[in-house]
Amino acid sequence: MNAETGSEADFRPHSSHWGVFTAAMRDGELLVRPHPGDPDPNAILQNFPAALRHRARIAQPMVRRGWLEAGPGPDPRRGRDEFVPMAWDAVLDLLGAEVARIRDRHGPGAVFGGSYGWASAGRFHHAQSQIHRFLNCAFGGYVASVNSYSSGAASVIVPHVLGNYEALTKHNVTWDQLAQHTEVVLAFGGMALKNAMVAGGGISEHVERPAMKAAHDRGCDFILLGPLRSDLPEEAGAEWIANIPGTDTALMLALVHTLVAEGLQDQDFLDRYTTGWAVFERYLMGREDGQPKDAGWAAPITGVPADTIRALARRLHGKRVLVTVAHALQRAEHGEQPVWMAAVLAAALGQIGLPGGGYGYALGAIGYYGRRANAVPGPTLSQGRNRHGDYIPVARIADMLLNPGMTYRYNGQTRTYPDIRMVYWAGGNPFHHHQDLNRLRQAFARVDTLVVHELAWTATARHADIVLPATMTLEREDIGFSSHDPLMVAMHRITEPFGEARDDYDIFAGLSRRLGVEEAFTEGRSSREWLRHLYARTEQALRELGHPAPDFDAFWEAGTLALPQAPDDGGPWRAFREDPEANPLPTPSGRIEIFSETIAGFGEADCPGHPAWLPPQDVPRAGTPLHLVANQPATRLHSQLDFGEHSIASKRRGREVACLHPADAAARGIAEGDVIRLFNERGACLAAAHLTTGIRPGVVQLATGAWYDPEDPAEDKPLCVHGNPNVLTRDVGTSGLAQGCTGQLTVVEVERFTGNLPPIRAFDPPMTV
Ligand SMILES: Nc1nc2c(c(=O)[nH]1)N[C@H]1C(S)=C(S)[C@@H](COP(=O)(O)OP(=O)(O)OC[C@H]3O[C@@H](n4cnc5c(=O)[nH]c(N)nc54)[C@H](O)[C@@H]3O)O[C@H]1N2
Ligand SMILES: Nc1nc2c(c(=O)[nH]1)N[C@H]1C(S)=C(S)[C@@H](COP(=O)(O)OP(=O)(O)OC[C@H]3O[C@@H](n4cnc5c(=O)[nH]c(N)nc54)[C@H](O)[C@@H]3O)O[C@H]1N2
Ligand SMILES: [Mo]
Repeated sequence: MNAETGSEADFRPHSSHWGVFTAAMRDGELLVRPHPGDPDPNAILQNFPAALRHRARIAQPMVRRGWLEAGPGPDPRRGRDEFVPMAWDAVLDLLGAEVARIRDRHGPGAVFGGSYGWASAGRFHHAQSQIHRFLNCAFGGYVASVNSYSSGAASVIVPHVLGNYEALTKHNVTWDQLAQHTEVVLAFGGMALKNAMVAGGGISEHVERPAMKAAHDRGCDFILLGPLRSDLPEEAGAEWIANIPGTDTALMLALVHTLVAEGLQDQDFLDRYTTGWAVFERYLMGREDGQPKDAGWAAPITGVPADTIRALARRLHGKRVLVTVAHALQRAEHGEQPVWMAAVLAAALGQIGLPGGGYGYALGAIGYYGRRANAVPGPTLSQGRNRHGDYIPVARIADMLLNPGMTYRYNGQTRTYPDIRMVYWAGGNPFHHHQDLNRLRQAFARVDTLVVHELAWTATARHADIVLPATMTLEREDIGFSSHDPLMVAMHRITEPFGEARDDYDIFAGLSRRLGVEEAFTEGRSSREWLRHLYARTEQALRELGHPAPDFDAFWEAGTLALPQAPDDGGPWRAFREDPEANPLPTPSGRIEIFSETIAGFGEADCPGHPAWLPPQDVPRAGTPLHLVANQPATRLHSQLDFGEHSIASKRRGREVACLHPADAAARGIAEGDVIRLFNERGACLAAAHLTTGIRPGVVQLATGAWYDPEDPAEDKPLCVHGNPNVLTRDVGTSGLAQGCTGQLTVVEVERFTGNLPPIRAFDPPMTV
């Protein structure tokens, strides 16, 4: 980070999902410095300088040639067609007319505007808010998406069995409590530092590393359960138990079985705070199926010796134990089960609601968990009202586009997929986030019109019919705010827009004018006036609390504003523990539901009325003998700025790095640094091999986020030459309950790649005419 060369004066504040920073332009070069108060800044910031003016940026509006010539309609050439540059006025006229056609002929039920994605940290130029607001103004609504790729299973099951999802993740055990009180951290899937380095809306203090170090120094034991040793940092000094991926529920069952068999469960806690234990216990002890879920039963399933499981259970008894479960565990087949079963384990240990104890679901997965909440609200752009009301669970996008009229199960309902004509995306990258990309290509080939606002030529932009160049965050003013970081940031503009790029807001304002809804969309405000307007809510809340409340100009001048925070009081869980009658959980029984009448009543075979071990279908077998863990990348946020310096530096021979165990490599003649091919029946990709004993044998790990780069896009299942694991993952829901994303795990075979190495073209702009 060439930070030394700049004088303080012209460094201006800005923020990103991966950290607050200051930046300046010097002789056409971008200089970036992390926020001085950040104890552990995130190196992902280093992706900005090289990315800013990279050839992968989109310089001007583009229309796909086939769409321009043949008009709207299904077209298998999406993703391999040429583009025609167009002036802004012309392209907005064209798009305005197409939006009007869809609206008048098909209505809001034909537009998919879910537009899932992380976009950028500023709260006004937040692409999802902008696009939803626009679609509500222009169509009166659209087909939306619910839940997230992050926590698709957890966010649906938790309200039934544990109550408020936000309370579980964001008003619960904090890093401070962990540093001070916890005696044993049982971390399923770990708490990888790379993950907590990111928080939506920006983050000024990365506190996880120091907190884990303080806990460890005090004598807290960290136990990591999962396939990768790197899922806990060295500072935690963790013991590593490498269970087979996808088997955590069996492991947790066996831990609880051991507690019960040895009379070590906290029966008082179970009686007072939970419901349904008796039903569950019959299953646990095997009173109906004759199979106790004991350590001997779990050993071959989990790959963990029975004695290790029993010894671990005994060690937990009587200690201040915190059970954590990474989001990753529920991003897999039957992902609801480990989320639910971990709550049962924590309840059986009786620690829920105590400082530093209980159940810290997803602690460490993202930077805004395990922190104190701000006492005042931040700026939020109103999205208006969606009068149409139809939605899909977010990860069912390809299913929906391929199967209009088909029914599916979701959260106790039988729902029907709409018939989508137009898909409109801003601020997300489905060719990053979705599974089975060859299936997604077929799905996108089916629609009339695909519109994408992007700052760079992602595979999603390449598949679009109309591509509108969006500014990058550094090229506009905004306000950075996250509900659980104390710093609000006046994000100053650092530099001019790239090429003809425009803010999403200005693009939608221009379209709104053409559709006669400009006043409703803009309310007559410029971007700067919107910032002033949105800031007023925080200013007023500060004043009401009797806290210093600078006006907008003073805030803007100062660059940052420290917000007061809510107390670290254990939130609703502490209150529930102290008095469960006065402070019941918002579940049907008011308690932790170990058996749920509601879920049992839905009658889903793949999500019964209590947590259970449901053997997965997608397991290693002949032809695909290895588990693939497709986890979050350390050197970028998802696919964002994959062409930045820090991300590029982590690649080898231009390709994403896949980790495998030396024994698995030796069996296949693979050496360190070799280019390998990962494949299964859905697709194939290349990656560079890294051999490490820090991974469980039988597991290959390839992070997400390398841009999809098909060698020959005309093929049905082209080889991705760059290393996007989503050509391999399965496009199936977690269960009929939640229909969450299952992209974290699948099975593959791996071989040394011996052909001529194909070039990486992911960052080259497409052909234009
Ligand atoms: N196999 C597998 N797949 C996964 C996961 C996994 O574990 N395994 N994890 C999943 C998870 S948890 C998530 S959250 C998703 C993430 O999936 P996404 O959120 O879709 O991924 P991003 O790469 O963050 O996509 C954001 C896009 O917005 C663009 N962008 C940024 N700022 C702006 C802006 O101001 N305007 C516009 N118009 N565009 C902008 C960026 O260039 C980028 O292309 O991926 C999921 N996919
Ligand atoms: N640097 C960086 N940080 C990020 C993101 C990013 O893209 N980059 N994305 C952010 C987002 S949107 C989200 S939702 C969170 C996601 O948070 P997570 O989903 O928790 O993160 P992952 O890295 O995908 O998975 C964490 C670890 O779980 C382990 N694991 C996988 N399967 C299993 C299993 O079956 N059992 C066990 N015990 N362990 C398993 C893997 O070894 C993996 O490294 O991360 C956030 N943080
Ligand atoms: Mo996520």
